[in-house]
Amino acid sequence: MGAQQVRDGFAELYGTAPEGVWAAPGRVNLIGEHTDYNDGFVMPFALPHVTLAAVARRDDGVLRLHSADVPGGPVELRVADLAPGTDDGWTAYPAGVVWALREAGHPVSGADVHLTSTVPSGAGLSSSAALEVVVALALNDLYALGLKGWQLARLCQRAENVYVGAPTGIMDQTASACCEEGHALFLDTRDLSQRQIPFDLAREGLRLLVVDTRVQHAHSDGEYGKRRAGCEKGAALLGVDALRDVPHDGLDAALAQLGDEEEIRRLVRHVVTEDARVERVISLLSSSAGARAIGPVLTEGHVSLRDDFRISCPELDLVVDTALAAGALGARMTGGGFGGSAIVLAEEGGVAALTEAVEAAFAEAGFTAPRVFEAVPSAGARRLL
Ligand code: GAF
Repeated sequence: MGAQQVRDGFAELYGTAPEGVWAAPGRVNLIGEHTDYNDGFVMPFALPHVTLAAVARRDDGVLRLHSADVPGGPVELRVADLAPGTDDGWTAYPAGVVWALREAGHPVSGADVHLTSTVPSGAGLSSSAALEVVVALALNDLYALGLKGWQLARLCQRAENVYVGAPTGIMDQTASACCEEGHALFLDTRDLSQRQIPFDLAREGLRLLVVDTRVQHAHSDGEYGKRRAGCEKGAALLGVDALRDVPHDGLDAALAQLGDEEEIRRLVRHVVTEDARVERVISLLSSSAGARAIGPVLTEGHVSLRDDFRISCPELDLVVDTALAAGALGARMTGGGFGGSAIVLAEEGGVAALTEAVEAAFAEAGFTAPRVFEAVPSAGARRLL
């Protein structure tokens, strides 16, 4: 659905034109997984898949939320009654953003919102962040709040952590708010400093495929939170603010210090080596080696997530193993894990054979057919109309 259709859908639904239409994308993360709540490094880029929102202000304290993708009419809420933990449906994400804005002192007095999305949900591609960021950006513009992308990302993260109750980091919201076309975003999650890294695979004859395993995942269930708590325990045992503060060349000493805390040792090893992998990818991309050389680093990241962080699943492992056997340069799961999507770096000429190999392997294993598409680094959140 395009911007004009969302605008028309709003008019039909609410009987008046919206004040504008905004878009916010989903993302894939190239490298830097489960590092964001450890103050570490991440490197996502935006997908062409977006959530669109047509929005108009209201001054009567009413918030009406509607999605063209969900059956039923608009959900009507009172902004003064918004409170964490009161909603466990999709509306918690946009309502949480309004709550977070108001809690931060921004005078949002109500809105009519009509949404639709092409970001696959539950696929590890940040459909929740796209939903939060598109609403935050629309309200930022309409209420002239003057907030920058990283500030909107922080508020959206607060909505997700406190209002929705999912203990996620800051990567997804920042990616959706701040990514730029043709670039990956190198983000230091400690201070939110950012660098746009040119990432034009087509110029090098390469492609990056996303393979959505169709295994649905959620961050509000326990496993994500357990990993996060384990990392925080590791930092406490090591006497550092966050695992980011354990240098790569101090990893052996840190692991020795953790003694027989085997589970914590594995989490720490993943996070410290993953931060180093982000730095390696950055330096390879800016060297003459180019993007072809990052393949093995991506695969190493997958092995670490599978064996140390333990958040892969048979479907994700099958994508990675099959793609590598069929000639991929590198492959790894992307996002929170326990399902969702994998990414595969491939030579342009190898894409068809790789796709067939993965599809055949899924069929043979009796898994649901995966959805495979090419990921092109696209624009971050923006106003369309
Ligand atoms: C999910 C979370 F939302 C992110 O904050 C991040 O932790 C990611 O999992 C893992 O890197 O997408």
